[in-house]
Amino acid sequence: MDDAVMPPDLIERENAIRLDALEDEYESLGRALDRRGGSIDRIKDALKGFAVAIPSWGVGVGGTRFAKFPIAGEPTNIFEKLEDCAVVQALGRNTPTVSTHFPWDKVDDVTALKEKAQGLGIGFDAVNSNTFQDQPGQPLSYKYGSLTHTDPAVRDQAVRHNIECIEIGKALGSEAITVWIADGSNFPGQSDLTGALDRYLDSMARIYAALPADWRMFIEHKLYEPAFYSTVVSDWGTSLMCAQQLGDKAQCLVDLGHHAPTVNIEQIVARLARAKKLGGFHFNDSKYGDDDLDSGSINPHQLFLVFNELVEAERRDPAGFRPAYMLDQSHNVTDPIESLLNSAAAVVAAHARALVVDRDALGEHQQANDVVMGFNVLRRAYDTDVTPILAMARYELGGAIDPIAAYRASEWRARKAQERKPVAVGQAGIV
Ligand code: RM4
Ligand code: MN
Ligand code: MN
Repeated sequence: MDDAVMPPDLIERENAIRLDALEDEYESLGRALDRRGGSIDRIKDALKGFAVAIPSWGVGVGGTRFAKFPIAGEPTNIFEKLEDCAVVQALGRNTPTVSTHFPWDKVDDVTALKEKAQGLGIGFDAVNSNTFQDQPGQPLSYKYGSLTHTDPAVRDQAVRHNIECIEIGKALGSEAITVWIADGSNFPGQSDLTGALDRYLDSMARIYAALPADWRMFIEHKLYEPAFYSTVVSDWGTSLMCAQQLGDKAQCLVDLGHHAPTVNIEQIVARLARAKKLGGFHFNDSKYGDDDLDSGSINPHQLFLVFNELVEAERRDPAGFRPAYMLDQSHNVTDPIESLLNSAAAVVAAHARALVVDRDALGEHQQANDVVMGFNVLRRAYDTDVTPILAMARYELGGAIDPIAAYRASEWRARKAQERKPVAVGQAGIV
């Protein structure tokens, strides 16, 4: 990393305190995995190549739909947001890219933004469009929809915005656009359910036509909110149907917080992978109807089962396996940098546990209908404390053995509170 965001030697000093213990724990776990026929170094090497993108909106303090409680030193624009993302990457080493959201991250000088990121040693992941809010000076309102609006002029405006996002993304070096729309209805009778989907597909085909050859378009579904009766792209079935109609570059994005409470998300993942339509993820966790809690904070087992399917899918089709991993969360009561560090670590830990699974044994037990032993293979992997593997991978990549401790020791937020302008109290909204 060129623009050092951490004080010189801080990570080294922090790691020196913890290295002996880490080596001891890593060796012990290595012996345990060895006895099971696994290789800790193989898993560690896989983790070193594993990355999950940070959402630019995730470094701001957002959280609930009802209020925003700013913290001193929080970033106030995309340039400052990139610095906070660079801190997460410096400490955790598994988040080398940022997923931007427009117009929230809009700047006059895109080249300056790209250079800022380059200086910080970070790249850009998928761009996200926003037709779920009206912007100051915007000619037409999205109150009754955007890509699916009954008025073609509103649809044109929303299509144009998505194409502009692609243009910005091209300048930044992104290779995908994620389209999530809030379109839907709040009353039976408000909307023609079939007509709305037809209009969506028509608008999306126009955006699709503007995709560069090597780009992908991620279709993100969400069961409800802000529409509470019907959502146009409500579920993975609709998403898959649309992706199949639109073409090869269109794929489905699974946001973990966007399903009905009891839905079997890991099975959705398996289905989409089989259909070669698994575009990527927005990781977060959810207890009720929310979609902003830190990854793995509520249901780490589900996250593990999702990664279990991902490891299976990659084994089946290594060439076609290319899901984009991104976090999507917003924070109300935590420092976003700490939450993002924890979330990224939870995602990597789920991946590590899935790599611990004895796949040959699992396959044999499934074939023999040995229910308990099949389940126990998964349980044994899930019960493995993989934290020494994550810490060793981070350490070898130059990151912190204990990222949160190093972050606190850096006093980053207190220093930024001196430099950054305060965010106004009472400013509501998701970012
Ligand atoms: C939505 C959805 C989108 C994200 C916005 C902020 O619920 O998850 O991915 O762009 O929130
Ligand atoms: Mn999302
Ligand atoms: Mn969401």
